[in-house]
Amino acid sequence: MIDSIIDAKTTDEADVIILLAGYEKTTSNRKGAKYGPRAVIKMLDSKLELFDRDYKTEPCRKIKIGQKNLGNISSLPPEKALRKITSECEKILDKGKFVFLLGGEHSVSLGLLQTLTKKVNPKDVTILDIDAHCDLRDDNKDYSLKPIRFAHSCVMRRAHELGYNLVQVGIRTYYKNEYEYFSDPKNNIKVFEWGNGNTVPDIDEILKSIKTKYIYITIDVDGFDPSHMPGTGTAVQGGIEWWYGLELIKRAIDGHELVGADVVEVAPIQDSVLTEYGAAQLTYTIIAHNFRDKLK
Ligand SMILES: [Mn+2]
Repeated sequence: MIDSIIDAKTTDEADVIILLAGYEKTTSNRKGAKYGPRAVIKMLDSKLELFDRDYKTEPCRKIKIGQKNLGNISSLPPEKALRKITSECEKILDKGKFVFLLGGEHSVSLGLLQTLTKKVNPKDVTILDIDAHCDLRDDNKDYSLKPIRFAHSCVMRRAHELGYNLVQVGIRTYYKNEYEYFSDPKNNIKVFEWGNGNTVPDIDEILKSIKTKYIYITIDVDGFDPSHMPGTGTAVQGGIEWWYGLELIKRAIDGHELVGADVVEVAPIQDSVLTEYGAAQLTYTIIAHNFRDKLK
């Protein structure tokens, strides 16, 4: 039998369930995010090394990882798709398991974030959001003739309204209303921009801005530089360098309690598996670090 990182057969025997939410309805440039989760799972299943260089062991032998696929939910309106995600997340969380969500467009994160509010007060949680975009629109009326408030460009606004604290990293493009929203001191949002004065923020400075005990990590793969993660719908030049991103993520987990995580907006491209491979590596690294006590 071929070794696989994903080998828990049931939710009961798993420590982590990777939930595949290949939802795509509101993406605004290149399409394909609905194919992301399956492509990432394929990498986890048979392409990624099981061995972790940090822990000098094979984390998947000690951490049981399972998967659950929500299937084709892209025909549903956003509110209905979110309900599908929340109801599945609830079942997994009720069994005391960690949910790792794979998108799909970024709006799927809201499903897990909504569900987590039943387990932990969002005011005690900081979302560490790695993204090129703020996703702080109130709705998408500036680019869509049928405006909705659950588009992928609105997801962090909705999460912030739930009460979560927000630290955004890698930001390099935004709409006027988003700028006004995150600049308003009463909203208490910390934005670390890339390409602003040609310097990259110090990781310590980012970590210092996380004031809560708990964190949630959401990674829109377009937060990374497109040279590392080219297969995504709304790529923007000049993003986060690969090793910088990994160090930030690992140190954030080391210093806080992780309540949930997701990797979204993988839209595979022809003749390159770089994006899904990177997304699989991010997924495995986050899981290993979160369950590091099992690896000693
Ligand atoms: Mn983005």
